[in-house]
Amino acid sequence: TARSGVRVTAVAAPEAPAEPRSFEPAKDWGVYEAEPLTPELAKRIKEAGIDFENSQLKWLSNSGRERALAPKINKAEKTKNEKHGITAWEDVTQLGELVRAGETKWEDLGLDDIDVRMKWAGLFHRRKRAPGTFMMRLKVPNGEATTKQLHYLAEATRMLGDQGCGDITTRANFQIRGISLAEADKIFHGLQEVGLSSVQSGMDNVRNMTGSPIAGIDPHEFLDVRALNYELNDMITNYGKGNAALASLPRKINIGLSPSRDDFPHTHINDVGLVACQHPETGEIGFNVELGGYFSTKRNAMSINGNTFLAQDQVVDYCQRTLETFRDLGRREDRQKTRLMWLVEEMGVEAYREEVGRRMGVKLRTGAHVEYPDKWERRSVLGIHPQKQEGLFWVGANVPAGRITADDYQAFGDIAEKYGDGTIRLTVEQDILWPNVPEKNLEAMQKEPLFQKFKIFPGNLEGSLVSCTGAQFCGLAVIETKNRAMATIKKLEEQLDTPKPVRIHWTGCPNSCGQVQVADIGLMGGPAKLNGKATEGVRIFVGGTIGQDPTFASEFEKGIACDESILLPKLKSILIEKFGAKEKVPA
Ligand code: SRM
Ligand code: SF4
Repeated sequence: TARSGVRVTAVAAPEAPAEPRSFEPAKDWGVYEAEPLTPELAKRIKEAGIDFENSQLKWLSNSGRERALAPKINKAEKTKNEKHGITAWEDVTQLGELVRAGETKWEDLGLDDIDVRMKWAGLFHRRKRAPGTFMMRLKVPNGEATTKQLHYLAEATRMLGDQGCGDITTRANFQIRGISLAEADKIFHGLQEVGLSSVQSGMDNVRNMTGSPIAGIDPHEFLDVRALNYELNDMITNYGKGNAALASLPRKINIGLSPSRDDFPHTHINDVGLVACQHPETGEIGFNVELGGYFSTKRNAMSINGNTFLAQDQVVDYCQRTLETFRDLGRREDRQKTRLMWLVEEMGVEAYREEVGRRMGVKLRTGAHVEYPDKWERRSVLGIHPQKQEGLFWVGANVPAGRITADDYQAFGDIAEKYGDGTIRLTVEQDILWPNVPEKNLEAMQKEPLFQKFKIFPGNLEGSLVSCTGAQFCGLAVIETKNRAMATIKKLEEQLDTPKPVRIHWTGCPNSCGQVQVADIGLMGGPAKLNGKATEGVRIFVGGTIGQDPTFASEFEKGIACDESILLPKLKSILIEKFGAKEKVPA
């Protein structure tokens, strides 16, 4: 298969580094100086009437500029050529002051400014569902946050009143909802004060760095990937202040680091998936690169073997040069053909590796893709588990569909402080866990009222539920997802006994933010009819597998109405026939 390679035997995990994390900058990434314009390009830019200083063109290399000036560039490229989204980093502060002084309001802003460019500051205008309000998407590398950060998120969300709530996302990240321009700057800067940030989290930027929710505490990991994820995030965002050099990519890009055989971050659906392995010849612990995984409305691609071995100290440089390669060489025409896979396919895996290696000034090694002789079941991190550190445990709880309130943020932080080490971890299944809980604290911790809402030992269906945002807030949604997903799972749990966890994922449209292709049962918003009339419906996918040797779910049925009388019996029959569920016998 595309992901096959050499076969080596499993190895014992080495000890994780003793120092877990630091918010202090480890390295200065400096100010990026873009390549000087050639006279020919300068002439073309002038003739096109582009204001170079404010355009993305200022930040691109000359080859990138060539591509951004191609005759058939897409609309987003035109917008970025006209004025770059990086101005949003400064605009947001100015706007807050003007709005509070009554000198402007959101309706006065140009459509591209408010709906597109603001995304560089992590602000997503919810024009269709909640006009005038924004969702703010953060960066939470490796899904790790501290009590101080959680308490700040509680305070910020409370400030937003009834409109304020939050999400844990499918990239182990936080989003804040219900922000208006009068508060956006305060939260933007408030986040930075607690070591968080929202820059470069939307549009053509790198998404949240994912790793393992049990990094550093996992008895089975090859290495602790947290330090690498922080360094990568610092490189990408220039310590959360914004990095213009890497904010002019042709499209979004997802990077995930998997330190164990569980593949917690789903590297197979990341544009760049770094899979920890032991080099078959040297025995060194590093990463094999998998390239090009992604979902979209037009194409869903599983990553292919990038046949590149990275030593741990090459990871950040490799990712920086890969982003520069994508920025400089990626095409900017049809937006459906601009994800990294298209560039890798155009260049070929070998040439792509050589190009990135050339930019790093090294010859990159090959031949490290691992196929293990034995099977490895991806572990659930919910519940209570002993860590590799004796006497310490992690406690994982299920957050239904990832939806949270200000009080939840507060309780997450309080519990971390009272029973753990003052930190939490998020998962790509939109759940939460507390690491480093001493055994003596376990009993009292479980009695906390939060765990009545967010169960430590959830049912086999509710514990694996994932859902994208859906029509409540997302303008692209075909159907409502989160609330419907929660209501449906409750009924299924009440009516069925399911012998083991079944991962049901909901996604409101074919963009598949809720990743239906990786699910046991995936429900994707689509058209349907009920009594001859158009109604909200789903396409049903079945049979995705994750972890080692993943496979995508395939379409099972489509045009199924979401109406409970149709969908519930349909899901029950799939669960009974394919997953061994049984009707509960009434007591
Ligand atoms: Fe997504 C666009 C929400 C993970 C593929 N995604 C959107 C937007 C921004 C559309 C919009 O403007 O409304 C959604 C915002 C809705 C809102 O109000 O929250 C949105 N995506 C989400 C989140 C919040 C879903 C969730 O409930 O958890 C996830 C945020 C992750 C994060 O923290 O950054 C989210 N999106 C994903 C994933 C899953 C993943 O990364 O594993 C995917 C599929 C993987 C991939 O990207 O290849 C995904 N989102 C998309 C796409 C399709 C990309 C493409 O190449 O075509 C879009 C549309 C686009 O970019 O044009 C999109
Ligand atoms: Fe919105 Fe579609 Fe993504 Fe759901 S899958 S959040 S509906 S873009």
